[in-house]
Order: sequence, then structure tokens, then C-alpha cells
Amino acid sequence: MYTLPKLSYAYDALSRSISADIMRLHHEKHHQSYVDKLNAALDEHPELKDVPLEALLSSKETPRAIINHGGGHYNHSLFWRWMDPNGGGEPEGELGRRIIEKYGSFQAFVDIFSKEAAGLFGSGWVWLQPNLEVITTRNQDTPMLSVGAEPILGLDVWEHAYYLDYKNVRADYVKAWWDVVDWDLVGERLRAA
Ligand code: MN3
Repeated sequence: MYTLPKLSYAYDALSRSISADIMRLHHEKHHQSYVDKLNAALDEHPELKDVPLEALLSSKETPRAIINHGGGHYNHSLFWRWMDPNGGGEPEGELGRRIIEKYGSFQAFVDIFSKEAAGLFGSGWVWLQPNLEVITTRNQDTPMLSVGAEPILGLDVWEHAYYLDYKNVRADYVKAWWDVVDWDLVGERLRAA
């Protein structure tokens, strides 16, 4: 049985970028729904219940309902952790150094990632991968399904993630989101990858 993870901060803790109303709705309703539907899909496939979620999401053999709702659970579980009330600024250490090596500057990286986020048609996610490539996926598909590696950073650009605050202006949501990114976690994930 999968369960909804608790947030490590209050719903209003990121309100300089994302309001408490969005955080509550996104966590309590949207994420909960992915968890419930993932559990229901696994009831239809009991032989997959003991397979780790990352493995299920990496296989093109996995039933679509599990890819969709399992991806929703995986993606959102990380998304909450990639944000922090004390986040923002620029990455330091190896992560900061390697981003500058690859993109020329931190701002150049932010511009490319933001452009992908603003330009992604429909619903999906933008990711930073351990090789520091920026990629996108549709719906709740994970990078494991397309490029075979877990992401070190990701941004939800479904309308439910920003519409209450930013209406149709996704670019303003993306711009504000950088101010709450937890670069410590991104750096940890790069080291672990
Ligand atoms: Mn979402």
C-alpha cells in the first residue's frame, strides 16, 4: 500500500512562490488521488505489488495505469522535497561547478530550463538529469521510462500546479519557483547518481 508522504514544511511556507491554497489542493487532492489510483491499479496486478516503484516505472512492460498513477506518486513525492522555505539562490560545490561548466553560467542554465518549462505543450514535467541534460516528459511519465535515469531536479508544469496563483501565465510560476528550489537536495542526488 502506497501512502501520501507528509510535507516537511507547512502549506503556507512557500507562499512567496506558491500559495497555501495551491499547496494544499495539490498535495491533499491531486497527489492523494495518484496514490489511491496506484493502489487500485496494483490490486488489479497483485504480482507487481512487491516490485519497487522505480523498477515498475522504468519498464515499458508495466501497465499504463501504473505508469500514470505510479509516476504521479513518484514525481510529486520528489517535487515536495525539491522545494524548501530556505531554498533559492544558486547551487554550490560540485553541482554549481558542473552547471557552469556545461551551460557557461547558472543563469544560462535557468534560462534553458525555464524555456523548456514555458514551451512544454499540455501537461508534463521538466527535469534535470544526472548528466545535467534538461529533458521533458508528458503527463506523469518519469525520466526512467524515457532515458533510464532518475532525475536530480524536476518541475511540475501541469496547470493544477500554478493556475490558482498565476492563471495562464506559466512563465511567472516558473520564475517564482526558482526562489524555493532546495539546491542541497539536488546536489545530494547528483552525488548519489
Ligand atoms: Mn502535480
